[in-house]
Amino acid sequence: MPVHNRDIAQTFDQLADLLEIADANPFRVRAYRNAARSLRASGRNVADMLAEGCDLSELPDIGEDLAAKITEIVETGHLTLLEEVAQEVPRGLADVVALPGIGPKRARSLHEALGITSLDDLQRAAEDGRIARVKGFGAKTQRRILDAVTRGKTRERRFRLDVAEDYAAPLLEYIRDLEGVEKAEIAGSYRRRKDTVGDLDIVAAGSDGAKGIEGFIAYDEVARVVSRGETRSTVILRSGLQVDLRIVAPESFGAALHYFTGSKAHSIACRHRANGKGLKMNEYGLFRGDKRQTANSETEIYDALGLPWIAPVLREDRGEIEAADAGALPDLVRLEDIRGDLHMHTTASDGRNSLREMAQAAQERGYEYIAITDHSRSQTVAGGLSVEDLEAQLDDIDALNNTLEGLCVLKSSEVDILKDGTLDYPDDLLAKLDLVVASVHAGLDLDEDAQTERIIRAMDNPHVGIIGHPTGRLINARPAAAVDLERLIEAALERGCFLEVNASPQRLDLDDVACRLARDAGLALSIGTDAHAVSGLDDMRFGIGQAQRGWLGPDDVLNTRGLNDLRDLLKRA
Ligand code: DGT
Ligand code: CA
Ligand code: CA
Ligand code: ZN
Repeated sequence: MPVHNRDIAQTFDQLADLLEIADANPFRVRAYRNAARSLRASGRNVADMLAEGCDLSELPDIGEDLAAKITEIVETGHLTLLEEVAQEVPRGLADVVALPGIGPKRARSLHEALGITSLDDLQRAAEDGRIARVKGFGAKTQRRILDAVTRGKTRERRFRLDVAEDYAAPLLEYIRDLEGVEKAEIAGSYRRRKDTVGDLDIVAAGSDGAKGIEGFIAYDEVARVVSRGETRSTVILRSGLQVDLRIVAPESFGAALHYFTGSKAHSIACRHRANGKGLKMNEYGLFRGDKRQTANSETEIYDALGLPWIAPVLREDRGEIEAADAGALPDLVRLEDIRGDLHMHTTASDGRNSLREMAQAAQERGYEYIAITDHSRSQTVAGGLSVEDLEAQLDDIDALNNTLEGLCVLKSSEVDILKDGTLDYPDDLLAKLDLVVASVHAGLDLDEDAQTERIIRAMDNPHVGIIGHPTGRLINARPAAAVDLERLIEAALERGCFLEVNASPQRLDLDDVACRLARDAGLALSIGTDAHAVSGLDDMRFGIGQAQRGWLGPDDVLNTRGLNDLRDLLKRA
């Protein structure tokens, strides 16, 4: 069985979780998390590297010890240390940790205070009101926990978009090469660039469906064939990801692609519109009576509906059909419109590439500017910079800018918003920066009023330009903090500052719905990758996906501006 970087990364993350519950040294925990991130970001498959006899410790964040552990996982399929640590930590506690809103620290407190070792224990304790009495918890948290347990028990597993991409891209190539298949596209929520996908829906066109299906189920990564027909099949990959494949005749491809791209709500609205024009529409095509209209492509489908082609990212029945009808579809922001990236880390804090390497990578991507936003001093575990460290970095940036052609490195920092809404550095230091990105990293469990006011208080500081990852959510791991986004948007507009669309596929924060709120209110957003390595700069596309889903055009995005316009916009009265 081939071992993916992702699988190894997941093992390290599990280990880090367990070590954290066991109250291990935070730097040790961090080492495994960094290794996991490094593996996910690496363009090279470590199993292949090992097979070629490469030295893994040359990879960022992988020392000899970690290299040995990776080798063990690749060779044996498991990690002894994980099994040992798992012995010491009650098994069910890992499920508790995985619950959104809990995490290792809280799981440990609950274990110590109430002897909780499983989700069932947790649920009972919440129902009996015992959690509210544990120090640091309270009634509101207890309610949230109960909610998460009950939801967690019923919720189906969704895959983050970037995780799905890792499995989808090679599979699509494989399908396109199959005998009996002429072309294939991934449809469904994946094509609509949703932040997570329930399953993959692949639509293929070909003359011999049965042959195509036969090839499909023979794919190396298929763990289980759920169903298999002449023209369609559902399988589960080893990763647990479900894939539906349909193979249609080439003349039905447009109709099938449209149908399976969805969303269901958009499709239904389209069908209504078709009916109004005396047409019938299904996954095989468009029909007037029994006569099929051509539907090789989606354009022909929309044409028959009297509409321009609607981009998949908009197909949620959130007004796109009405807009298309009125000739008022938004002109969506594209990756090519982006002229710089205003959120990234370097080796000075918890990044894996140096200032210079990040700058070079930005030049390679054709950017005009980047902002270096390492962590501020209270983020000790993430290598937050002391006042002196940051001042030294500012000098480094001056020196670097003198040597760079066509790229301006902006002096910046991702400054922690402290509990009371003040910032983690003194004002005279903030005044030396070109941009302050202010973010909440701790105290995400405040109630909505307190959290909202805390962030607005941070915006009151005239040095603040952008609020980073405004809700703090981590997809599939931590829910959004309670914040009143409408108030934040209004406060940002009043003060002349901005909110971020954090493009990291683990965050996507603001999300599509919030993007739409900001757009409707007239607030521009910054799409920033929060890159912790050169490769993270490519996450920009995920942020663009959310922005497009939120109807953002180039003018609705701060970092489509040229440097001078950007500087003007960041200046606050
Ligand atoms: P997911 O997989 O939960 O992330 O979301 P989708 O949108 O990929 O949904 P999925 O996989 O259940 O179905 C794929 C597409 O197939 C969906 O977007 C629209 C289409 N579809 C599925 N079921 C129906 C249905 O009952 N009626 C209509 N009109 N379309 C459907
Ligand atoms: Ca799907
Ligand atoms: Ca599906
Ligand atoms: Zn952050």
